[in-house]
Amino acid sequence: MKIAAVEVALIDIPFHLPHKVSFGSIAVQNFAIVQVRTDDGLMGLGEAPSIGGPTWNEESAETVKLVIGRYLAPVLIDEDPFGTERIHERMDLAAKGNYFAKAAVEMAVFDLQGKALAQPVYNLLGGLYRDRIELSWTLSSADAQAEIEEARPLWERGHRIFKLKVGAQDSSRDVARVRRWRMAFPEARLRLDANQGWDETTTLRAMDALSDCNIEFIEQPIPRWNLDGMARLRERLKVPLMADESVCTPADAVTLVRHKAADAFALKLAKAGGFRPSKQVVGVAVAAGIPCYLGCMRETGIGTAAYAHFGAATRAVSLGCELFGPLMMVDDIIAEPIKYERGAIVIPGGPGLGVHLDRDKLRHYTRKE
Ligand code: MUC
Ligand code: MG
Repeated sequence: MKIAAVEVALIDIPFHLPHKVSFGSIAVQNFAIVQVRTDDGLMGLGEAPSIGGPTWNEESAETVKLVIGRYLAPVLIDEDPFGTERIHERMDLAAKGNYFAKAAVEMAVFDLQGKALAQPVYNLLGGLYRDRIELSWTLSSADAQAEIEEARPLWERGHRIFKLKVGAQDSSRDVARVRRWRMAFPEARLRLDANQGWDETTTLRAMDALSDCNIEFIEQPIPRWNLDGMARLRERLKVPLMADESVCTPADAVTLVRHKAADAFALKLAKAGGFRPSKQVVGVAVAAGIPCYLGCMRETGIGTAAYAHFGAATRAVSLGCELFGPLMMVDDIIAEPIKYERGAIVIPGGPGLGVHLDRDKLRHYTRKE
């Protein structure tokens, strides 16, 4: 079996609610949807999401399409889709960085491998260690009352973990908002994510002001490159410090461990470049005694299924996940929706990623260029 074609479509799907984070207010999510075809007629699906452009990091759906079309696809034609090591080597030689693009291709390659073997992808990654993963729900409207109302029905349906985005407004308003939310849900497990929007002083002041709010962790409060700052914060904060934007690749993971700059890692297939490098990040985390959380970039059902297979097959994912992407968008492009039960995502079964593309929906949402 050989890779015969790699196709990329750009699609846009609106959120139910605008996503207000340190880098802006985003109403529409963009995706590069990848289809890798083999010479014997199989097709694997992958995706790269982006939160309204190159906002979370340097990549966007548009850069992903360009990099795959011009640099990655040509070096993959005629390769064996089971050759994961070789595929990564070829992609890394053809393009530095561009991890979202590589992750989208590798996701489709694993979907192909699973389909060819009639096995779910989790069986290629370590087996079904868990069949559901508890879901953390992100609240990011920057309005306490709206976030209390958003959380109430979720709480009643069994969601217990929530993450409030901070850093989109003045930190004193964030502190007041978090306190108000906490008073409404005294029993909830609560985490914060500043997406690099604070500096060290703001982080220390805000977390001090929230010291009685039982925050489980503060995620990436300061810029990703400031590892000395992360290490200083880690010494002084009473709340665990989670690295997200700071920890993408296995090399980042080693650097963070050396700097003693994080208590926990957020994992995302996209930022690491796929399943294989994400497993390598986990290897470093396990060796350093660092627990892991499975984040997301608000994927469609395709990427969400891929992350779910990874989380199902990776024991170190002990802090839950935030694989709620399909629930946050007005529509999806897979035929059977991803299942959620009592505040957890159910791992899809079936060959490959276990999802089927809805071609009409793909056509409907594909950008007219
Ligand atoms: C993150 O954790 O920084 C994607 C979705 C979301 O809510 O935030 C980003 C990821
Ligand atoms: Mg984050």
